[in-house]
Amino acid sequence: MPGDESWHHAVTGDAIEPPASFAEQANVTDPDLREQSAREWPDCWSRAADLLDWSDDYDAVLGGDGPPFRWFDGGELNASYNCVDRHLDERKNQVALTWEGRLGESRSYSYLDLYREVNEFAAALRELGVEEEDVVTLYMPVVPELPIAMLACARIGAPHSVVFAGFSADALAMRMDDADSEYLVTCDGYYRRGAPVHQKNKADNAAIALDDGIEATVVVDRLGVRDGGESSDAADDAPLAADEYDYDDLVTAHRGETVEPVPRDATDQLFLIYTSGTTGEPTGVRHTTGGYLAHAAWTSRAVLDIRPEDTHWCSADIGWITGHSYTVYGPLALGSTTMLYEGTPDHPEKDRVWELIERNAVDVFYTAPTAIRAFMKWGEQHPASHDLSSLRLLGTVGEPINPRAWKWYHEHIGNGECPVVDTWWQTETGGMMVTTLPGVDEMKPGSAGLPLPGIDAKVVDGDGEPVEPGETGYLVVTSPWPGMPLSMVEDDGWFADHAPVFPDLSDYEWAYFTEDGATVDEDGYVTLLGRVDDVINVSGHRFGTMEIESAIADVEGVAEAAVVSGPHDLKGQAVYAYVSAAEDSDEAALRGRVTDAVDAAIGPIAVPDVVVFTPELPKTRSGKVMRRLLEDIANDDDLGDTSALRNPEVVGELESALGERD
Ligand code: 6R9
Repeated sequence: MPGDESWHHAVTGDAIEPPASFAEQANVTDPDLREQSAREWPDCWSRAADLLDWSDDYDAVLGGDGPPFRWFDGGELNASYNCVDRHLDERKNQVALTWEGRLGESRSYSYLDLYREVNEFAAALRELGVEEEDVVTLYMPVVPELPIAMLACARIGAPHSVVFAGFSADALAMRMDDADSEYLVTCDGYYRRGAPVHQKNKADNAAIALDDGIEATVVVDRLGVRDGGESSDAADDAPLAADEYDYDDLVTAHRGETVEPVPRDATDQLFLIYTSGTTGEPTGVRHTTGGYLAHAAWTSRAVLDIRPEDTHWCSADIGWITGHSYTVYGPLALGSTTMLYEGTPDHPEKDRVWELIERNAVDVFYTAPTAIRAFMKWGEQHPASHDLSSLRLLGTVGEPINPRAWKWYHEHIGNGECPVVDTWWQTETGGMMVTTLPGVDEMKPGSAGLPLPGIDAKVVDGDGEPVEPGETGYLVVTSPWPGMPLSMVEDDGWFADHAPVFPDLSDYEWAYFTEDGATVDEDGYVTLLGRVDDVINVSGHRFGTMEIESAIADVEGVAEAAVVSGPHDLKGQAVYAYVSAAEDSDEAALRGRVTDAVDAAIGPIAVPDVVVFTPELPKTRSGKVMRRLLEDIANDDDLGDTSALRNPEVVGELESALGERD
């Protein structure tokens, strides 16, 4: 049972005060905001709605007694208007999007440029027959046409469904079928480490597999062939079929046209997105226009501390929820400059990220712990060779960050002067939920922090009772929040059907179980322990895989680690640790240090029975370690479909490493 003392909590570092120089200028400085918000809930959320322009004012912050939960009930707005048009008066010539391409190209769009592009493409979509509520699938790498298409869809009230460019044809077809989407915007191809990826071929294969046909496909010319570019083989680009359109031709045909933004109800759907495939079948999560946008905008302002004059870089691919909320919607709603990067962090050199931050004078950098651990592995000489003094705030998202990586990020990237926000949230929550307010709250390396003002999140035991400090349990959200998805708004039973509900939440009027295990300290700081389906039961004692991983990842010489359960004759389950070592590490010595570190942090019972060294951990294309696969390898189970992996080649290496052990 979670809540009993056999669940050990992750070790977090000492609390660090927000730097005075930052706190003085922060967007949010009120230390009482949480208490005040709790007293004034749900009306406290009007501060988020106030960041937006409404074509019709809402009647109530939270309509009805719910469910359904109608955030900003009666209000009407358009997301494209909020992210583009309304900024023209004050900053039409300010850069809205700055794009750094994979081949070293860069392109910038002022708010006026963005306005024109979005209008022209919206006019083109209309001409192709796209109507309000038609789902348009967008299947492209991080090129400017992607956010432009998202905003064009939003302008005409057509929900977009962005499918990560690296997904396969089958994955695209499954998503288009599921969403009943008959419109596709894709590209001819794109470059990955210098070689072209034939995106259009994948789209063609998906089209063949679809239950219903495609009405129209728009093709962005990324490889430069149709324009007579010489960078790739002209044969790569087959002529377009009758229902296929060249993106540039379409916008040229609609040059100078404008399209009135369609007023949308606050609870109308803005987009849908499929959750990462680390567990089970991907499922579409539908987000609202008013609640989602308000949540994304407010958290961008309060947590990322973004202001209009800032250049903000969220390194997540736009194909994931993080890119939707914190590359596109949040920063553009606030009128700032958002940076898009198409490439990889180590190409052409391992200092690429720092070079980009220096050249673009990035103010706020938001990335994932997995990236930070790679930066650590590559060495501090790379950031040290660049001027990173433009940075004011650093953020992380996606998985727990071990204290050693947190401190490295804080020191080597933030020069000890930038607050680091460790933001916990999910595709389902739309925006950030648990994290520190950077100008107000102390930071505790390794702990995400407190529920944001107006967010009712708690760690509960199996009976739904809040746990005592130091105990572990389940992270639940016990009141609605603006960024909640439509299935929860409508309370259509989807979440109850899809979540294996462990804690008994029947005493709450309404509650959402996040499927994350967590612990809470005496200050209320929440430390995430990983998905509860990633819990290992050794001799009847439970351990969060994340907490063991954190201990291992903190070892000098370890780049990254993943822990899963494997078979054990006596204990039932054994702890299997897969470790990728930093360059130049002595494996034998490292093995000892790994064992010692787990012993010291948690106890002998959690010490891995098997430590496998691997050059890389198997990862999904979104960068999440694929634990299920590691578990299958440990259990010698059928590995099933490994096509979602970014680096499938490591699977064979791991299997043979474990084979040798036997
Ligand atoms: C935004 C995003 C959600 C899952 C979530 C949790 C993990 C995200 C985290 C974190 C610890 C953080 N997660 N942020 N764990 N600390 N700061 O990543 O959405 O792809 O849906 O993943 O990611 O396990 O449940 P999504």
